[in-house]
Amino acid sequence: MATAVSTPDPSKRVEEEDPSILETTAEELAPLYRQMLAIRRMEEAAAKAYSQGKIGGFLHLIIGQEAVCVGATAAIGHDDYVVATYREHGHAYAKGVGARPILAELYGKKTGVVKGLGGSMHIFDKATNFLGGYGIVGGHVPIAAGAAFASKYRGDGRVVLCFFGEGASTIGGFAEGLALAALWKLPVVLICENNQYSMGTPTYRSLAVEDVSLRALAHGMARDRFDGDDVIKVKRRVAEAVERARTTGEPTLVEVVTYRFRGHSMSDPGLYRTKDEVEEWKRRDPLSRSRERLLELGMTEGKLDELEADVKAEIEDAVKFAEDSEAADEYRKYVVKE
Ligand SMILES: Cc1ncc(C[n+]2csc(CCOP(=O)(O)OP(=O)(O)O)c2C)c(N)n1
Repeated sequence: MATAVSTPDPSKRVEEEDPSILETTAEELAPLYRQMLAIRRMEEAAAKAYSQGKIGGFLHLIIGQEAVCVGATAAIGHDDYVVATYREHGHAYAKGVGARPILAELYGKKTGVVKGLGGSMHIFDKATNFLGGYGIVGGHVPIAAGAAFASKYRGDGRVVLCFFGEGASTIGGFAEGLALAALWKLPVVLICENNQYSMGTPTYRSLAVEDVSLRALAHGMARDRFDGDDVIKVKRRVAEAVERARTTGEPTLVEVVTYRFRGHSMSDPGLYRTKDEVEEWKRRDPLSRSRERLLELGMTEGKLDELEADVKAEIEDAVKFAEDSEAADEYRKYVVKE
């Protein structure tokens, strides 16, 4: 019988927690900060290339939400799987897919992670066990349950992390995925990245009950809900769910409250939010928070500058790689005007 990890008052946005879980060291935090920064710089580079017409199709950026994919993925190993949405460049990077093949994919190049045929929403990489990149909202939740079923069937101890937005929780695939995961006790951690908007619709207009984690109760499934601005917190709390999946084979629904700083996609100017609201969330930027914490933990400004320069070089190299690579034939046929 699954027990709830926590039972927050649904009227409260975020529950209280034991502050000791936030204890960390510079050795643990620095690589996570580096990953978050690389994801942000990669996303910024993608936005720039999109505005220059070098990337076609849709482009959904995760700027502001980096601590969720980085913290959660830090709680699993190489053999474990990740399944994500169309907002998945950061998840792929955190799982080990390089900036070069990710950006080249966005550019529709043959050197892209799926040879330039998938584009931004369809990153997939068998080598790192990154199982996509899905454009159908909520449609990938049963796919994640299927991967977890395979893990259980084979007895290989692998855990699946499945990421989705709160908007996905209103979709049939979400309900089916949860029902199967709970019924068959599948080792999957279902992570709702609640960024508080489904495209331009705020949660209060799309969800009768805004606490998505409560859906777990209908299935006797464990659940958790917390703020996603601290990467160590995300790592620790997802690690609890991963441990449960690994040891008991049971799923958990984890809701992480977060915020995207930009529009839903590149074509969305985000006019449905006030500047003050966005600024308020920017003050809780997970990257600034980690940087400050690293200084408190004794990392020098000089060391941080080195790390940041290293990230800048990595992303500049990846952009050059993407730009210099040959266009995929399909991309050339439909998108590139020659
Ligand atoms: C089944 C389906 N319905 C509608 C869409 C169009 N659509 C794309 S993203 C999106 C919003 C999803 O919001 P959420 O699940 O909260 O994720 P977020 O984009 O905020 O990360 C919608 C409605 C779609 N891709 N698939």
